[in-house]
Amino acid sequence: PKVIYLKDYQPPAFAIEQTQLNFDIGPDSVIVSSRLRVVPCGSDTDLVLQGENLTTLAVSLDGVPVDAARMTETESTLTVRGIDSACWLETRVAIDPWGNSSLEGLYKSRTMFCTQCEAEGFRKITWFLDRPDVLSVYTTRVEADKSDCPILLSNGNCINRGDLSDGRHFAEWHDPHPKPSYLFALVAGDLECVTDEFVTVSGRRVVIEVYVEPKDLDKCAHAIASLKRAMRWDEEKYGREYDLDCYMIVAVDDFNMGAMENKGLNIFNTSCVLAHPATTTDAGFQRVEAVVAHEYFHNWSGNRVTCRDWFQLSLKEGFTVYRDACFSADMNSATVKRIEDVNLLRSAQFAEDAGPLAHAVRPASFIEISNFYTLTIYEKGAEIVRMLANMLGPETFRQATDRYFERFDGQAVTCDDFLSVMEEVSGRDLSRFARWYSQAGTPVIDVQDEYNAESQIYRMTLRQSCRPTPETPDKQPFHIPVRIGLLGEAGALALYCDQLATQELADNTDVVLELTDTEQTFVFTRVPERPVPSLCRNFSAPVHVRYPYDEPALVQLLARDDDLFNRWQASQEIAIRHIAAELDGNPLSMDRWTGALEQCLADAALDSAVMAELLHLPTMSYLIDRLEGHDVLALHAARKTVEEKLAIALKPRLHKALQAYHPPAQYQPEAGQIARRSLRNVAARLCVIAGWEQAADWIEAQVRAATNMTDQLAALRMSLLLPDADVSARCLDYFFQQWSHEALVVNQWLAVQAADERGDTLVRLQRLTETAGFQWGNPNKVRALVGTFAGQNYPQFHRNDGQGYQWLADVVGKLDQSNPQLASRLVTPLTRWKQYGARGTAMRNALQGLAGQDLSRDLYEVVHKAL
Ligand code: DPP
Ligand code: ZN
Repeated sequence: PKVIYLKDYQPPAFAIEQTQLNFDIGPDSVIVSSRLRVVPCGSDTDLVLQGENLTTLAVSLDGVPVDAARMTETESTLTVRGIDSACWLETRVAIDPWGNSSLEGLYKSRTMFCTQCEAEGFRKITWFLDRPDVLSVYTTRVEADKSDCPILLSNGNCINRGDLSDGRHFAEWHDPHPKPSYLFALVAGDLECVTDEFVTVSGRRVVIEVYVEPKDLDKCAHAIASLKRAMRWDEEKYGREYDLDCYMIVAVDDFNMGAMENKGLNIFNTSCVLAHPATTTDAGFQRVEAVVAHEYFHNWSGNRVTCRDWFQLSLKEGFTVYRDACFSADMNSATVKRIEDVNLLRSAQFAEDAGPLAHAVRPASFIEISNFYTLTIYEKGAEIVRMLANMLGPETFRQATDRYFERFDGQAVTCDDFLSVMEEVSGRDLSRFARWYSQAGTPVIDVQDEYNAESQIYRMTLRQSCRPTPETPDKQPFHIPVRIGLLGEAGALALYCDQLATQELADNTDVVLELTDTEQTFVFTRVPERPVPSLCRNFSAPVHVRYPYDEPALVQLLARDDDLFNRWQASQEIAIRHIAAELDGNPLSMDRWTGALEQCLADAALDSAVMAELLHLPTMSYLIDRLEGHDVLALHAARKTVEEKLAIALKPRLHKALQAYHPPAQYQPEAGQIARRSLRNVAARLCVIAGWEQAADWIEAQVRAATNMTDQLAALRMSLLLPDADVSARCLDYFFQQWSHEALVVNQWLAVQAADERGDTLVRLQRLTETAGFQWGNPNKVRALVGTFAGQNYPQFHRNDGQGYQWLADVVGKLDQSNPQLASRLVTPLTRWKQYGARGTAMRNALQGLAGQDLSRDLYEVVHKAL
């Protein structure tokens, strides 16, 4: 396969000013006719269009069939020569949505036809310049059987519809906003619609329509409410108003991504749009809110201002993730949102940055762009925007985003364009900061300090480094904002530092040190006592920070830091020390740590949701990164031992918390209730781990009687911690009987079993794949079962006999034939083989087996980079 390089970028040789499409959906074929207004941009007269799996029926120019001598068709291109002035190019192709299992292009999901065009799916629909810098105005006519497909949708506004002969009908849509082909969408099927409306800040009425299968009509309210909140929030925070008369969302079962921001017609994975208290957890409700907002925010950061080329993907994704994270923080507990995001980043993105597939936020090359919808592009990209927003401050950042939207509206631009506006508006030099886009890898900051009691001078030295990564072996220093505070015996100390502008010292206890060189020393004066530094507050930069804390200092931070995020951070560090000590066979006393946690538990002012987070140990993935060189199963066992000790020490207090919990009269997915439920369920879980005598009865009663999915699923998960497998078997059965008709709940049921660390999980999972609740064609089910097993079930996936690895490789090899995107995503755990010492050999062998097969471009790239 061919490698594509950013440095080879060339602007398109032709513009396509208008795109007129007709979809004729028949009983066993779909004919796509296209009329393109093609305009040469320079002297090049060979028009090279992209296409994939198209059966070309006709090609004409200005109404005249194109001579065979003037055109060349290959598997992936159609070249028409001698186009030296504006013309209408018409093509007619046949496509096969029934046979399209890649879920890219036009395909059939259950009873409906739908599309997914990002990144390069449009070429599976018709011949086109399928690249994001070709913006065109689309008019789309869809024609189909009226009883099979009463609903016919595309982007923009419906301008005409009517009945035809033979029980057929049509609808015609026009989208006035020029857009790249990846934002094209079409849906045809038998769907029901829930409608609502939103009045924009300037008083325009926008019709909201959510299309679902009839059985899901009662699961749309939360998405609609979330959408309206997001629309208002974007008006208030970014001055962005919606720009069409209608905003449509369609829920689709078989979908590779979470959702897609197609102009005016978002297409959503059912898992990211449907919600109901009986079937959706609190986390599920929050996910729906976040994804609905994310796709809505793309209307400006992505659709109105789009990407010049796919190397700039983070331009829209990083910015939009940052926007949706701020929105979620405003709607829920801001600290918990930050903890969740940082946890994800450190667990998954840091691992990506440390592995063979490490790439910059703006990569320099790729084989298959679908492989670059990664945590680096999304989450690290969002961290870059967050650093900028914090460095500029809210007013300047808002001025800069206003200018960005204004200047580039209707254009396809680059990450450099975004940065240059930030630079221009703020007057700051961001030339070093720009390296965040071009250099992969997670920087490490080593912090050293020195205190002189006599002079009351405290010196802090920051030194940065970054491991080599595939594309950037040698790194230049990053521009890193490190937010810090200094803690004294009685609380936060006032900060005096001549190197910082006075405005940065405004609140006096919290400052940002900007590290732009390899090493810098900051000198603080009038420091009355030896402080405990609180570093990288609220995770001010996506870096590892190393400082030689002793446990009392960490406990002090956990108990009293005025940065709530860093209290959590301290508790994670303490846990890591305990786990490391356990691994070394020298366990530490639990007293100081549990004493601090008990105080936190007793503190009524502390947000219960934050408290729940304080009780979670670091994820396995983060531990593997931090405690390199230990066998994964030993690490897993040490983590469990520490968790059990923690649970036993805190049991009386947790038990009290559990008893004190009273369920609300009516379930609401709002911050207060969510916080109380999460503390209650983590407390129950720890009580179970601590050997609570009534655990089995309590769990079984919860599984049977819980009135919401959050509590029911939490109890089901806890049942797997019981020594008695009969109880969990009964709970799993009961749960399945109750929910076998709800696909999304069945997926949760699959995931619970895939995470089962006891017994012969692999055999049970293999059996599950043969049951009616599972389908290989549905990515949600595959991810729930295979993804959870390989990504989260450490003891079972890393079985000594290597069968866990082999199963994953077999599954991936098979899936690659039907859905390459899904296959190349699922294989990720095997690509990390270097982190697993002796076990890595078996993991590598499994990959090697795949490498010997005939692979898709997607899987080829991942497997070969990993080997
Ligand atoms: N649908 C994906 C997202 O919104 C890709 N654009 O992130
Ligand atoms: Zn996105």
